[in-house]
Amino acid sequence: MDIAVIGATGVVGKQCLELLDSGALAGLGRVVPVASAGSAGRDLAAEYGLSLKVDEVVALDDFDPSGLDLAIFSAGAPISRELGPVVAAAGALVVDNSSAFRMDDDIPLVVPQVNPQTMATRPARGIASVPNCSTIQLVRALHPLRALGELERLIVATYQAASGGGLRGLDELAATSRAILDRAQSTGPSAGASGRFGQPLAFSLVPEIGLRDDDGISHEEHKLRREPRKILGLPGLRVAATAVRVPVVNGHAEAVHVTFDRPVDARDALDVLRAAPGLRIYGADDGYPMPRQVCASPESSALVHVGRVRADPDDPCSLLLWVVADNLVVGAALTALEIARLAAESSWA
Ligand code: 2RA
Repeated sequence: MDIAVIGATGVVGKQCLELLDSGALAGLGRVVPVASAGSAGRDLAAEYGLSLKVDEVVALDDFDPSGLDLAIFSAGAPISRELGPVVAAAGALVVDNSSAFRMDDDIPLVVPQVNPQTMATRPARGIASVPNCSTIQLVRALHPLRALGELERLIVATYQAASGGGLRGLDELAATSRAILDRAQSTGPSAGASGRFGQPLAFSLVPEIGLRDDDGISHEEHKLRREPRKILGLPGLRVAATAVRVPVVNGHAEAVHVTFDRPVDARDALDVLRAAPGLRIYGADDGYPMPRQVCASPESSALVHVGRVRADPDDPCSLLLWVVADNLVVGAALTALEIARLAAESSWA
């Protein structure tokens, strides 16, 4: 299987290459990293310490998709919109990590553990979309709970790591942390902070990810409402979300309040969660998942971690849970490769 990784020098592209290096996709042939012109010629296998054979970086403008079987896009929506259809027309299956096509009716929005049937046939436009990172962990935790009753409403608060903002997000956390610590714990606005209102991310919380619309809802919060509806096949699911950027390097966390169409029991919830693949469940005596620990090993980073499962004392039809996952692995790169694996294993491949 000859593949291209578009956006290979970004945090998700790098994660893709590292997962490929660890054998996430069988039958690999050529691996073509594609990035901006400034990165052309880089030897990413050497830079990233990979044993995998990887071509030198090809500039976007010089990229020739002919002969490729798969192209994983992690370079932002504008590049996906412009180049995705061209690469798909050349014959490769496009698996897109951007928001470009997620809500298109004729493009599958795929979480292999939740709606694998969406890849039973080759996508009509040759493109499959990977959901937003905070959506993937949410629906993977909720899907098994549907055995208890139908989902009616979600109230979600997210605590999203700096890596969700890419290299720029990581740089901002490091720079603003250093600036504040260097200024003896001053907590005032620091120069260079990229928070929209000049507040640094370090030692703070920024309750806005992506621009807000006229109703005060951010792009990230719209994704948390629209994408689960499509993936779970619940167009009437009510979702109220608050997305917050937190001074964590990697790993998104979510406080979830879920209401069902009937009374549910927290013990039954733990039972169905424990039986579900790809989840690590924390009972009352197991502590609870936290981003640094969740992202501390490849095995742990590949799972969605669920803890603090408990009943809502004021509503017998509702539960609360705490969901943590590695937003670069589960939230993007591994899910993209799992979609590619679904395709490779299907009859139409
Ligand atoms: C974020 N979910 O965390 C968005 C995009 N990765 O910034």
